[in-house]
Amino acid sequence: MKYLIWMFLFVGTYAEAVEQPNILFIAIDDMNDWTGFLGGHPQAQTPNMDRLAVRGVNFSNAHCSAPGCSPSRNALLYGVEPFNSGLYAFYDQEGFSDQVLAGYVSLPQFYKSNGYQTFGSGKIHHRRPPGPTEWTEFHLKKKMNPLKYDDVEGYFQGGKSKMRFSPTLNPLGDHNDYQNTTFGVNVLERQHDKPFFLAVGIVRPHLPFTCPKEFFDRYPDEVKPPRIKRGDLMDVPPVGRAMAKISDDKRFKKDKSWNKVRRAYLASISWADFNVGRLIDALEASPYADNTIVILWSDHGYGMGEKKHFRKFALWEETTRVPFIIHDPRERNSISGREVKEGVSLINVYRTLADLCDLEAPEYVDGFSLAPQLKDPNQPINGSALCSWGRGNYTVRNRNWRYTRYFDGGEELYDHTQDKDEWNNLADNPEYADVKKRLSAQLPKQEAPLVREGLEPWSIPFSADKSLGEKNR
Ligand SMILES: [Ca+2]
Ligand SMILES: [Ca+2]
Repeated sequence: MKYLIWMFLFVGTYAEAVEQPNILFIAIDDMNDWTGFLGGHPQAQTPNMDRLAVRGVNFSNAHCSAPGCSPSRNALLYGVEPFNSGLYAFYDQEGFSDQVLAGYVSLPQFYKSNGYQTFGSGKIHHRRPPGPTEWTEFHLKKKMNPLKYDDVEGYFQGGKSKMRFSPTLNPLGDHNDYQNTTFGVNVLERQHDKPFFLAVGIVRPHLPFTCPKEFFDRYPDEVKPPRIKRGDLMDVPPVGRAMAKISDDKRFKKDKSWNKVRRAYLASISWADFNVGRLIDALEASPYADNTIVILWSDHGYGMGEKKHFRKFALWEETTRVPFIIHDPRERNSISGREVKEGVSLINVYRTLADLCDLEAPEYVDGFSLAPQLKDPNQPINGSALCSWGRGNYTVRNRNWRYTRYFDGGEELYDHTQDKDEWNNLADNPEYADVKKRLSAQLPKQEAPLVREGLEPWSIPFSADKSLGEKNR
């Protein structure tokens, strides 16, 4: 009898291990739509992500919950919108988010509590140490060899190591992203008797834009600049204008370095892609290929001189749009190259993954499951992608429109069927009053208070400084 019970338990566990899908969760830092599968830059070379996009579902109109590392990752990893948590900005750097986040369950913690083994490396959270409730094993950074740079080819804004745009001359293995990816490859090569959740956080193309020289060599000396309209900021309201980091734009113009900056960004994206390829190859060669859901996302987009803006931290297309792919190999009859064109938010990641694994997400979790769109990309989506930047500043993106409202009532409205570059702000045009009304109905009805007392209004540097908005034109 004892033996029979043991047999039953053993078979039960084994069946669970076979049926429950594994997750390969690939987070990329600061990668905008300059990838082959999103077509944001005609010269982008991302063959590995492209093949994943063809195999899986490419959510080609996906947007972050906030255009900054910390609030975006908090939203995605804990499944809670910034306007519900109050985590609008970078509170984690001052430790203000810990108390708030303790009330939520992070994705790795969720999987671990559901019997998964959880493995992680690289940047998953923004500057939060890996906790034992989240990870079975987290790879910590080892002492690295110092990187050597080819500054003849690169560009170095003296004094700030973050503002480097240079090829490195070290072997691949000296790079942090390489080592973190190697950990992921090793996990895929192991024997697993339990389902696993493996998260690998790739840091490039985050600044500094440095990576092995061979990835710079994939690009011509002169890369194509993005389409930029002179005076594009003129019809943007002051709070939006204040978000544009025009000091960087001025400096790069003065130094004639925009080309080097953009080329280094493209090279860094190809380097991230190379590491993604190593993970996909390792998964394909493993016994887990048929039962591992791959999800790839970036925490926000990036401005590269459009609207005189460099970096993230703004509510325009280039800063909110992100690569987002899900490949579920159990969808055997699926056609390759499926694309979801509706506006979709990364807030939906939590409920989607829970749904795909037949697990129940905690009740508080925002968003909805995208599992129906994985089966049929043309399934209608109820709602739009919403993105917050500070308390009171929101943008709504659906298939054809973007509507933005700032805390002081300033508005932007763009018709993406005619104006993919968001050059012509239609917010003041009475012809579109109905469109505006429809989209503004989707803005948050309630806003959580700021987590940190005494913070400047709306908590985002410069956005409340209208005088700066008057200057940025
Ligand atoms: Ca980031
Ligand atoms: Ca404009």
